[in-house]
Amino acid sequence: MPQRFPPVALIGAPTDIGAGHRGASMGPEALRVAGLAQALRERGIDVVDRGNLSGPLNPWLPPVDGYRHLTEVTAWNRAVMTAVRAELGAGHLPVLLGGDHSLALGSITAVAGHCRERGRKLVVLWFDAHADFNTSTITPSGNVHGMPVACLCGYGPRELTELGGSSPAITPDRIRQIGIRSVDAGEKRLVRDAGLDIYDMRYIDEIGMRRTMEEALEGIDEDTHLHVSFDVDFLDPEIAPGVGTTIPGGPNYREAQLAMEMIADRRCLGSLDIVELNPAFDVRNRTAVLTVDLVESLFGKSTLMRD
Ligand code: 4U7
Ligand code: MN
Ligand code: MN
Ligand code: MN
Repeated sequence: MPQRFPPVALIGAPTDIGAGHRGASMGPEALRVAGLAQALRERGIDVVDRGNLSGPLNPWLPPVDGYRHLTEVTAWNRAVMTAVRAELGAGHLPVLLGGDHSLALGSITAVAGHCRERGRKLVVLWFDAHADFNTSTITPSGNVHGMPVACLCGYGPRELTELGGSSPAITPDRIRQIGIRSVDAGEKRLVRDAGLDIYDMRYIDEIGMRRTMEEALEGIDEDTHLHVSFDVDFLDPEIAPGVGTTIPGGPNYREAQLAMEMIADRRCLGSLDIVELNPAFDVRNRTAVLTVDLVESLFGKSTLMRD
């Protein structure tokens, strides 16, 4: 049987406040134009589009004490956390339409709090070309979209690490990263010290996507709340040009589909971020269309064929 999904709530967060390029702020609308809501409805899922959250404009300033726009990033993440918490509380499946990846701080903080209250096991699958584990002292850019995983694990400024009250929001063993192929020098050391579970491209090349996902999904069952944080730059830029930070050598179309399909088979998707889609770099919205296609698989589009 395919997973029976609760109503899905789309939450737009139109900002590029944490990014190194402008344009991810247009992501939510590009996903709507690509037909995300309709695609899910065709799968028999109830979808409610909550529209867009609002927050401060991007002042586009250089870093201060190692962070760009910390005040504005905090404001956006508060809004995201509140919105995601409300949807989870109502029994809905929140889908965050970013927006840059700094917003995963707000959504995952909300998800972690929800799981703590309900005594549910949380696993985060983080699909990305990057580890997003920088801190203010090691970041090459000051862009907070390169820091959310570190902040979630307690490494970062108090306004972000204590967003949900207690810190850290999660421990590194809750998170599994897939598709990684760009990690900064200082970040590498920190990632290793924290003991993050990383299935990088080298690993995927060597053992294949199927075995990689089997390992990444180990221990995940119907009692798990699975959160997927999907940074579109996870995909190979040949198929997904619409991102600010393209890194060559990512998964191809079938590998990405397989990853999504294998998650669908576990029937425990509880929440989702779709982030870093940047229409300013896209070609005729094809990256948004591809992303919708992958999200359909994540919601079980091809599972029917196997049941
Ligand atoms: B994304 C970078 F230096 N590591 O910190 C940084 F390479 O959310 C990039 O994964 C971060 O897209 C990319 O600025 C953040 C850089
Ligand atoms: Mn990212
Ligand atoms: Mn990335
Ligand atoms: Mn990026």
